[in-house]
Amino acid sequence: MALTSAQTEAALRALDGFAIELPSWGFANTGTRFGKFIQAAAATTTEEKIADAGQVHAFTGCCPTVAMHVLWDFPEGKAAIPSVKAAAARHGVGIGAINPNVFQDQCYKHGSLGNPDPEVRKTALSHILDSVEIMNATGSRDLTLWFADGTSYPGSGSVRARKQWFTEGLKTTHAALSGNQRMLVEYKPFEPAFYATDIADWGMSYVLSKACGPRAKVLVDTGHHYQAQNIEQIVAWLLDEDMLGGFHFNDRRYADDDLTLGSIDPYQVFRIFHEICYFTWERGKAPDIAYMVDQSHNLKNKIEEMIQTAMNAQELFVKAALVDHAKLAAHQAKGELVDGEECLRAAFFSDVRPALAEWRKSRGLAPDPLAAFRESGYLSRIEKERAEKNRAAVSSYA
Ligand code: PSV
Ligand code: MN
Repeated sequence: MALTSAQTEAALRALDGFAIELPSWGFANTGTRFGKFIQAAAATTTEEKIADAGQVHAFTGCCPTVAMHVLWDFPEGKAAIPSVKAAAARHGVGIGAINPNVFQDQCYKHGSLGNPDPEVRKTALSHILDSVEIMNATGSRDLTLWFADGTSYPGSGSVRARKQWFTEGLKTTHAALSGNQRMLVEYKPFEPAFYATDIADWGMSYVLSKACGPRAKVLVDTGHHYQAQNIEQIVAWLLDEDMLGGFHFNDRRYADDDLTLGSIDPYQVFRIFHEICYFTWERGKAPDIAYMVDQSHNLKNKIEEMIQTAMNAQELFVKAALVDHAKLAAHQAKGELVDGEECLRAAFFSDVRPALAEWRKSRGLAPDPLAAFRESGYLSRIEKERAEKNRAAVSSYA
């Protein structure tokens, strides 16, 4: 059914307040643990990743910032700050969240902040504190912390000692933050650890964040849950506790699959956004949440896929904003189950695409960002420019 003019107005307002951050690592060649399929157009440098992210923002108008992974994007460490900042300015995006990387170096075989060796814990902490210095220079607000730490066999480590080491390291990190900076603590049930991941679920992330102080919040990566887990309920609880800091969005069918947001279960994404919009309606103010994408594509073209993701996110957010909250609250109070559910379904099945096209038009954007990007010729240009470097990556990989 077509939207009423009041609904279209509400949709346009919702879109004005919605932005989603892109991950730099989503534009480079990545793979599965079995291998990599190299794309000729994939970004081969930090500048190229930022340039590609700039394209996504230029065509969608809703991805103004790029999250950076320190080891991958600042290979020379802090010395790279000026060139990264200049690249962002050149390509019309801002530097977003900073992700320290304490999972790749050889010393982290048995963990980082949870490593039994105090020297390794020190090395990890020092990289995290360097990342805070990068944030100071880039003006980034969020430090996004994910740890691969954990054990893969019973008896491999002391669960409690590791928890205490994490508390210690994260408290020191918290003390280094200033101004409006925050640290977002991400959780993941398994992979790469297969027995006891140190920060395995939202409860653990919550406990650690609480121990650190007010700048620490929980980061919900939608791919980091067990099958059938009710993510929107976690979101509602965190909102109510003022502990939801942000999202890493992706979709999944089995585990941490990194699929396009909303490609498998768009109703789940809608239900997550619904909890946020319902909370906003009740409180009269939107919570301060960082919406970020965390996807890395091997099969789809990376830029096209990010455009598709941004469009899906906008569409599902707008649908959630269109739920008639007053009506829903009244049905809930009276125990009118069918009517309550129908409030959600009516919004979910409404066609918001004309409102999206209108919003884009008002911003000078093409109504169909994907088609406009395809017509721009950017992809064929970068394919030519980068093919050689990417071919070299194939042979060095083999
Ligand atoms: C780990 O699976 C994760 O979700 C973390 O956010 C990492 O920073 C990101 O993916 C890239 O490896
Ligand atoms: Mn993530």
